[in-house]
Amino acid sequence: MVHELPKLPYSYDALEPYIDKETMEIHHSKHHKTYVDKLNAALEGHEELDGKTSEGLLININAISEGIKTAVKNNAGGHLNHSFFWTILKKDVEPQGEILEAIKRDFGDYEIFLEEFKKAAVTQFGSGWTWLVLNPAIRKLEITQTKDHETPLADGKIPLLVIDIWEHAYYLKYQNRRPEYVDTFIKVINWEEVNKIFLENV
Ligand code: MN3
Repeated sequence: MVHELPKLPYSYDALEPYIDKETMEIHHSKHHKTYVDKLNAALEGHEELDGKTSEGLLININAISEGIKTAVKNNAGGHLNHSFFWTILKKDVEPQGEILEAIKRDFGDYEIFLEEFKKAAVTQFGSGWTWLVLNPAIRKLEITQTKDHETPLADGKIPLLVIDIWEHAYYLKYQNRRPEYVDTFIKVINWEEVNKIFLENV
């Protein structure tokens, strides 16, 4: 199986002025593509891993031979996280539906959730991702961080929403101003899609 770069479900300028066209184009066509290419290169000659999705590879990462384990972890993770990230972006969608009710239930209030989510994203050290996940064991929403390209799926948590806080996600437009990027990111969350993912998994 050859892993493929998914097409974006919108144009590179669809999130302007919040996330600029150039950042989106480089992020998708260069950064994400490189993860896909490196994943395919790492898997070459490993027919036993044919047909495994990036999610399948990551959930059973310890079953993968030491020679390619790190490359698979980093690049399948980069591929999986970016593929998810693109789907939850759309500008000017209001928080809505059952996910909004669940946020109010588990965080007390939407504004409290927002502050906690932004704080987690702004204060996270180094490269990584800040997530809103469903913890199915206790049927509750949680904010969590993963470093590099690790996925909450490895801990049995279900991703609902994520912000990419690698500098490549915002540096062209926001440079070192990560808090400004995080503030603006709130305006490009596709709450309709997040609600759909929540309903499929709750
Ligand atoms: Mn990225």
